[in-house]
Amino acid sequence: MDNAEIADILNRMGRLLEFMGGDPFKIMAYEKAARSIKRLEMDISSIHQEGHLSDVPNVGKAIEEKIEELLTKGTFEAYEKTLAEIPPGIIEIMDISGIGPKTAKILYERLAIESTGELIKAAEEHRIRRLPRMGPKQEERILKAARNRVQSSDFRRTPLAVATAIEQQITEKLSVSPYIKKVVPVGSLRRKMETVGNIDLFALSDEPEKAIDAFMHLGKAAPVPEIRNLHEGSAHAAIVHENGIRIDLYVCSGGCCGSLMQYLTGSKEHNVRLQEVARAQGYTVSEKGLICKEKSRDEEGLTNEAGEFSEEADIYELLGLGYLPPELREDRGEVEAGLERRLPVLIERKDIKGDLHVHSRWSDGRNTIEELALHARGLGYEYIAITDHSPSTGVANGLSEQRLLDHIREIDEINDRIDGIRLLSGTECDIRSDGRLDYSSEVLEGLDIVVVAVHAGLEQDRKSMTKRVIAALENEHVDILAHPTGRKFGKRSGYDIDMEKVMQAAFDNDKVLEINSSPSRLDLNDMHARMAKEVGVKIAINTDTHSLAHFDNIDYGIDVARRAWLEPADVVNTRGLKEICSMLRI
Ligand code: DGT
Repeated sequence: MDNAEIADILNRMGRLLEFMGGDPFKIMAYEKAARSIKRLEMDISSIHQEGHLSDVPNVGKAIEEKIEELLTKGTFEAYEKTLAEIPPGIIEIMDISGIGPKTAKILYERLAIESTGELIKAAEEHRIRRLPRMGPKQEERILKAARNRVQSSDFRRTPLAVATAIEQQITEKLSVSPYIKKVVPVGSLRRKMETVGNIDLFALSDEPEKAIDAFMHLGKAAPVPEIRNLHEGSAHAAIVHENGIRIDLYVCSGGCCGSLMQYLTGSKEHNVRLQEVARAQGYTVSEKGLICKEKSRDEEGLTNEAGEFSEEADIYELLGLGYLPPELREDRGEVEAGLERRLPVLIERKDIKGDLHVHSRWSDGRNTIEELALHARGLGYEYIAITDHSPSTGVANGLSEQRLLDHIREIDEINDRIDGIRLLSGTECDIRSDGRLDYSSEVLEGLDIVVVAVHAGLEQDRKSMTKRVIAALENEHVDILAHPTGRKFGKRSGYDIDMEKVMQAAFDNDKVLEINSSPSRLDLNDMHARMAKEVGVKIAINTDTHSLAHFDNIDYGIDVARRAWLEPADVVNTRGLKEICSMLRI
């Protein structure tokens, strides 16, 4: 477990206790410990190994024991006990934006609300507004947030970053088994969907049953549906991981590995389309996916006796598609593009030359500007933009105009002192409710780059929000619109905004839209980023870094970009320093 996960569980414990009317000092102790752990530079498990847990601020003896339990077991007894006492629906309600433990408690005690569905019903029937400290406005806000939560199709799916961490943990454990030669993700995880329903893994083994035995020790056994028609010599089993996600392992031993891997990577829609193309070319397709039964059609000898492929890439080659990267396999035109040999050459991490959205300690980041610069230089970047918050985001220690001027001076001074990386002086400037920006034109003019974003007033209606964002895009000083829809996984599905109009305004005003790589945002998403490409709007893949480790989140942004068919030329931060400066007219 990493620092964020530990902090999250301690925080949750505090919230559960608060819901149960627990001791306020205990509640505060959990909250304070969570905050301290979140801020730590060092990995908490290393601190634990070195025996220094008690040196972490706000970690007393009792919490130290809980952290030890968390690090060894992934949970702690008191947490599990408390969880068991609260109906699961209430925990869900406490996670809805704007509803904390106190409100959840009132809703439960006064109206017996135990699920999001019941919450929506009570709000629709205007029963919530009659509660203490509530009124029509609060009720409307709760209703909107609860509906958002349910409507979000990703409600019960697992975000890619969480699934990836679990997959790596499981893969590491499986890799030490003498019965497993290789294990790789398939399914939606391999296609890098932003959320996954389950984790699908694919392993090579000479002894599939023994490989499955090794796997079954890693979680509780889960039922395996009959629908999987496995190839001969293959095996399948499933477990439920401790965080609740299902993990399926498919083990292959024979010459069918390419066929099986292609089928399991999916998507289902892509597989169906591929099978249509195969049939049209005279191949026989089985329910196990694409199998070339008519051997005469396989003149190049790419399949075995049963017509099965050992290499996945051979399937695509044989059908005349070229290699289709997994991120494209969604039946969104990739098969046709392959047949016509017009597949995009997708962007890769090595193409990224800098990051245009980074926070320092001046606002709510954890590092000094110098630390950020040295780290980014170590990553091989040519530039980064230091874009601390503007005054409206007071909670994030937004910079007053005076502090912004001092900030620029520090950036200039570091640029003079450090070689090999250029710092761009910037801001992540709030777009106020009326579309005006948080800084005057004179101040914005003195910056190298202006990133703008909506952080407050998220409840505006579609028309007002669209007008507000377009007004910012029409401002001559603005360069990039950050996290354009404002969605956050598990919290909110984004504000109501007409993205088509926003894209058109971005195009008309020559502005860049961001793919925010933060795992909880991934905003723009793949569909919107593809729409941007079609409209002709350029993209910046930024990390919104608040601590050094966040720079690596760029991989998640690149996943989104690849799923959006983006090539290096579609993304502005693939440009070198000189080109970026000329784009920014500096
Ligand atoms: P998920 O788990 O909802 O995030 O999405 P996937 O794509 O991982 O779907 P999953 O886990 O149900 O199945 C893994 C792959 O197996 C899927 O991507 C394609 C293949 N597959 C599953 N069911 C069918 C099917 O009915 N027809 C075909 N052609 N392929 C299927």
